[in-house]
Amino acid sequence: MTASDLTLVRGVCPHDCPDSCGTLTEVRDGRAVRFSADPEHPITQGWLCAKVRPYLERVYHPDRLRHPLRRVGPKGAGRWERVGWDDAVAEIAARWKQISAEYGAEAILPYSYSGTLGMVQLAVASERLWNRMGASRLERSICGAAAEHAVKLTLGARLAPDYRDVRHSKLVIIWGHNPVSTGPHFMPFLREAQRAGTEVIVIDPRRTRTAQGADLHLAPRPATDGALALGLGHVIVAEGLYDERWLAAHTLGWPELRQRLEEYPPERVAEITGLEAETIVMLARKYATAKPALIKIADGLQRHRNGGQTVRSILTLPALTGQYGLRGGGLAYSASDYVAQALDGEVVSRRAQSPPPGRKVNMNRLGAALLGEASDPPVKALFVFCSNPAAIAPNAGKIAQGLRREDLFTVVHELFMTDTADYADIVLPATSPLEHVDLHRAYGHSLISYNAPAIAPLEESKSNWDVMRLLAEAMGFEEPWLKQSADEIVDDIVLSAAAKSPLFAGITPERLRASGALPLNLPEDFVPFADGRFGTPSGKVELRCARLADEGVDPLPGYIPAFEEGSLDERASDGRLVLISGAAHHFVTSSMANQSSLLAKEGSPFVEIHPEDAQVRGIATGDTVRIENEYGDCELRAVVTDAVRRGVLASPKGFWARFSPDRRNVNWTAPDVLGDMAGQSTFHSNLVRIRRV
Ligand SMILES: Nc1nc2c(c(=O)[nH]1)N[C@H]1C(S)=C(S)[C@@H](COP(=O)(O)OP(=O)(O)OC[C@H]3O[C@@H](n4cnc5c(=O)[nH]c(N)nc54)[C@H](O)[C@@H]3O)O[C@H]1N2
Ligand SMILES: Nc1nc2c(c(=O)[nH]1)N[C@H]1C(S)=C(S)[C@@H](COP(=O)(O)OP(=O)(O)OC[C@H]3O[C@@H](n4cnc5c(=O)[nH]c(N)nc54)[C@H](O)[C@@H]3O)O[C@H]1N2
Ligand code: SF4
Ligand SMILES: [Mo]
Repeated sequence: MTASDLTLVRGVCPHDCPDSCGTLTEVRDGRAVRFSADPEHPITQGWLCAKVRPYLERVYHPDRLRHPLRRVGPKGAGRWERVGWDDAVAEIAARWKQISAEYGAEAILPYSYSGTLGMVQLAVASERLWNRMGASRLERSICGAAAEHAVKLTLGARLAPDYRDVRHSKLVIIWGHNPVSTGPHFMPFLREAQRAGTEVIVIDPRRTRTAQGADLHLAPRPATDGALALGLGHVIVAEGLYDERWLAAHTLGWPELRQRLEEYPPERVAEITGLEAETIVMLARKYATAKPALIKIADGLQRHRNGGQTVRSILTLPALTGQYGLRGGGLAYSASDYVAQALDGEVVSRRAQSPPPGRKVNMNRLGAALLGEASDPPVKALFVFCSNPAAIAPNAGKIAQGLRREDLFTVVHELFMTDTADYADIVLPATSPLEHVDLHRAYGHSLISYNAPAIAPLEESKSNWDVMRLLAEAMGFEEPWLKQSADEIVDDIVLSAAAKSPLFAGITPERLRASGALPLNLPEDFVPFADGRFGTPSGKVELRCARLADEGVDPLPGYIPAFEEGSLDERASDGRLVLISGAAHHFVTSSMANQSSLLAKEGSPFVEIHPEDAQVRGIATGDTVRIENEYGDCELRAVVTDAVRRGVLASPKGFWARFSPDRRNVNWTAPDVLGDMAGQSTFHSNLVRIRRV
């Protein structure tokens, strides 16, 4: 084989992960033969995570959907006939027109989330066609809505420091976040800092892979972190370790916060969190004196009923100690707003050129919405792409019930026959990222990247945007922005951002196509908020936030218990425990959870339980156990381990229900109650009973 037989194509890992890695695909005779990391990408640094390394197994998986299918048996029975694209598209358009005429376009609900993070194949595909139709809009609050809301309202924008700046931190608190699994390209930079003396503290009720590599691991009770943060603030103020000048110059509401902090002395916080009072005092002293200290959070922490306020409380700590804007200090949450601030949203959505926006349906309430909560009009058609709600959304049993409705017309565009696709009337085959064009921003860094297709679409599969274009045409829509190619959209997004924002100066579509990833034009020594300006109405850190008061939320950071008093009873053999269902190491939510090599590494669906909780219930490792609550139940394999604290169960998200004997997964027990801000999901505020079967 000579080098000329091979082409090398630059791409981007599209999965829901802050790293947005640069990838290289080697193609020979139209077939991808090798998939690896881009050695030139400054964050990827030449390696991919365990789940994406065997990516060609996914691309050429024997179960890939290869042509459109129409249901022939009852819903969910798995009986299909092959149909052509023309027939499938014509049938969908005809049903949509009929439903629109009878009930209005809001009876049609698109449901998409994070199968890809691409700006064309997800962002544009989730907006343009649906806006043009006036369909229902999806409230996209399954992941980090409360934290996003809290950060935007408090600081004005989500601007994370560069991963590489962690070398300047003396202390890093990784709080309810598990980057070894969920954002692994931060780790080499952290390890390098650790070797040079940076102390790393992990706060997590579970001893995660990240906690295993920390200098100190603290395991509070779930959903008590808000009280912990306020307790740290209390000690910082009581011991005079706060920065009065910074607070006076850069914050709003410091006197009120100071009063609030008085309510959280270490003894009270110890009661709430289950940590020792001395530990709380020790942590406060460390944090306030080891300057610069970085607090790193992600979204798992806030998937609780009080998640928004938890984040608000944590955000007070860098303000109390004057650390926003300090290199190596402050907050590392999300970098999403670098690109978001530069984007012209109208280019993505074409909302201004569309009919009035449809009503919003909260994606966490899908089951309820299908069963009548959305009543005016009822949801009569569902179009799912880039998501697998039957496996990943809360109260999955209710979703399955809703999806079985005979009068619901469901289309699922997918790479695989997922738990959701199982219930479709029509299934359409989707391309993998190796087969379509896209443009990517990242939520962990500030590079923008172009994904070039490496191979032709597998058999009859089509990209999201190509499907939208066909559907738009069949619906009779004539707008040129529903006919553009993906590359034309990439050009429009990049050129409009360059016209709007100096961050895009010098970034052209041509340069992106030639180089894969380009950094935004941030100054060499840029540190977020170093200029002391915050994008809030006051220009300051809003410790007291008037807008929250308008929303009926406490305008000051506070702590409200996530569980009713007495609802937790770990000692009773039938007492309820808190079930946390965070990220699996080898899947991205349910993506990749159908690859046998990765399933073998993750093991069969399991739940971790503390030895004392297991003993009172007579549970041993390997037992089949049932977890259950008012939402539903599911069977899992017990793993008895002190990696979880007493009173806490942990079971990873993402296993497919259809692969389990009871055809259920952990999401059958996940509450569809909404959190304290922005319609947030509350997966981890989940009380279950567990017993041996
Ligand atoms: N391997 C892998 N990577 C992923 C994903 C995946 O599924 N697998 N998912 C991606 C997605 S969609 C997202 S949003 C991100 C999420 O990234 P992370 O937020 O890092 O991941 P999670 O596992 O959801 O949650 C992190 C930790 O929060 C802890 N936790 C839960 N409740 C509490 C609490 O009350 N207090 C504290 N202190 N800790 C708590 C859990 O034990 C868990 O270890 O990861 C992304 N990356
Ligand atoms: N129990 C529990 N459940 C959770 C969470 C939790 O913490 N606990 N976390 C929640 C969070 S944070 C998130 S973000 C959600 C994520 O949930 P989802 O957004 O549903 O993500 P995935 O499970 O990865 O499913 C994405 C689907 O899109 C498909 N796909 C990939 N690329 C494409 C494409 O280009 N086109 C089309 N049409 N399809 C494509 C994939 O094959 C996959 O089936 O899960 C939530 N679910
Ligand atoms: S999942 Fe994350 S770490 Fe893994 S290859 Fe994709 S972007 Fe990189
Ligand atoms: Mo997420």
